[in-house]
Amino acid sequence: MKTINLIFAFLIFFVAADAQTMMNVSSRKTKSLNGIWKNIVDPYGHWYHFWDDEPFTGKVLQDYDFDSSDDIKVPGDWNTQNDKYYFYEGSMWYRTKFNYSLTPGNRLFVNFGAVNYKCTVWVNGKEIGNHEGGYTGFEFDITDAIKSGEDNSLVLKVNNQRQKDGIPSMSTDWWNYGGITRDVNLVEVAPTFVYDYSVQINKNNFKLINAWVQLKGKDVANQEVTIQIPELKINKKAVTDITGKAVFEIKASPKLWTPYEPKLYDVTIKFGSDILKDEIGFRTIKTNGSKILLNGKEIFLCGVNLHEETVGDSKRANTREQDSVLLMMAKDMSCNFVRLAHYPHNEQMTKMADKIGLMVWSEIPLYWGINWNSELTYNLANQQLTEMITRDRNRASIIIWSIANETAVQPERTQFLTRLANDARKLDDSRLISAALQNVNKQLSHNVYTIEDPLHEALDLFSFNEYIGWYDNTKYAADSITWVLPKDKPIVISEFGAGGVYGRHSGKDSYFSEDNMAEVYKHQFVMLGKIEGLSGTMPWVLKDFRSPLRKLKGIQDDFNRKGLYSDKGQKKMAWSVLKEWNEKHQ
Ligand code: GCB
Repeated sequence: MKTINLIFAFLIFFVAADAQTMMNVSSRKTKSLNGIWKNIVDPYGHWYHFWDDEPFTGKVLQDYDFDSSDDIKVPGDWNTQNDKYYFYEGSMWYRTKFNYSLTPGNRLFVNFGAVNYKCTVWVNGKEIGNHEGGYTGFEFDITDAIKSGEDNSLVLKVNNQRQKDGIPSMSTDWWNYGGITRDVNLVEVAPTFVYDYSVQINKNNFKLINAWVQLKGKDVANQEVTIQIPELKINKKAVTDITGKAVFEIKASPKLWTPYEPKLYDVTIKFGSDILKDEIGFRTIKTNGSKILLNGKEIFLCGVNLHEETVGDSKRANTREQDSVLLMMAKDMSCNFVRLAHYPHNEQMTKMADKIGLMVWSEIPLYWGINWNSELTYNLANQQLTEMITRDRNRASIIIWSIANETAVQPERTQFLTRLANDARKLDDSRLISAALQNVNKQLSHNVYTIEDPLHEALDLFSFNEYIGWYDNTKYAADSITWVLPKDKPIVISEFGAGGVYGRHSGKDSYFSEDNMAEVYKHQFVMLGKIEGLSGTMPWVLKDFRSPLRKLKGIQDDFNRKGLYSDKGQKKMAWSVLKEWNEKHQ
């Protein structure tokens, strides 16, 4: 079985996108392909000609009269654009046309912020590659496939069917929004260009900035690259080595970033005609025993979980405005931290968190029911981890990379995730590595709980989900429950909560009432307040969100109702209970 997987992994290697895209696309020379595209639904996913067995591919589709087909908005999920596609899981063909005059010698890429879940891409009938994973970006070099200055066709076949060996796998408690869900851009670069960079404070020395710039292209060695941070009077040059990397050590004393004073500096990276602009904050994050230290000082994570879903019409969020509404709702509850559940959110979200001052937990969707025995699945996990970390390594707000949520304890899973935690550390040793462990309701004696999970040895935090007063035990029991937990790591409660329908006031012992939900929070806080080494809490969840698992009519109606806000953004009673707890803890 393993050998077959390896062969597949090898084959995929040749056609799949790189597990990384160029840094900071929005600061480059781009042409947006967002807008109205043509689309055709294809439930069987292989749209055969009726006269032979040839699959109807993108090659044929360039000539097909798409113009008479339906319209679809890009970016956007298909489920909320047309009632017909509300539950649709399958294939959809997309086509747009573009005209682009490329400067001779330059290269042109097509960059996708995210497409859920699998896709294949054709330009002018030529297959240029494919990608798997619905929440991270990818790009292809299309220089040789386009006709400069003429009409070009860009066709995608997108498929959002859940996959047994996929990430996520067959079951998720959130909507499987299909389609091209984030921005699409053409990006023009010089034959040699700035591909990637990192600018960060040294984790042991607040007076030193470490940076590097990576060039890509024809002529990367021995080139001069400049980093400027005008406010710190920094204008520093370095020369690239044979691999195209220039390394910088810069003496400076920047004001450090905190969620309360989210200081960002304008940073410019220059190489030839490339001038990339970023806004970067400087901070360190570490642990010491049971404490989390931000810039060397103890900090308590007053957090909340959130899905990337809009307020009001509940669709996949993907604009600055939509992201800022969500993050401001967290801020209004006096949060200093958000867990971006359960997948990497779009790039604007973490940039916004940098700006408005919220620390971030960013996660890949290793969630319920993963096939731990598949090497293919491992490679996919590693790819998604790489895509998440490389896109956001310059974001001060991100302090935690999370490799999984609620995975049942078993040897294959612990091996898989330990290996992945080590890979994450190799990619970035400046942040904390975590996972939300599952509470298996293990009681040592009456009302004395513990979590037995060997995975915690590979992680920097001991963080776990628990639903006492909702799925487990009663809210009243919470008052007398105690936890036996490790003392050498910060304890973080990555989820707790209860369902409540906005406006339903049927009493504090009535299921799904706002009153009951608020009471669950109150009793939770009695219990959590007694946990030694508690360093953070993040209730589930910011707002009610769509989930196909939530079928109770008149109560859930396809929504998980554990939001502190309703799907329309109204505050539930538990809102003030959480705010009070947050205010006490910072
Ligand atoms: C969990 C999951 C989260 C669910 C939540 C719930 O433990 O991590 O994705 O939505 O419980 O509401 O049951």
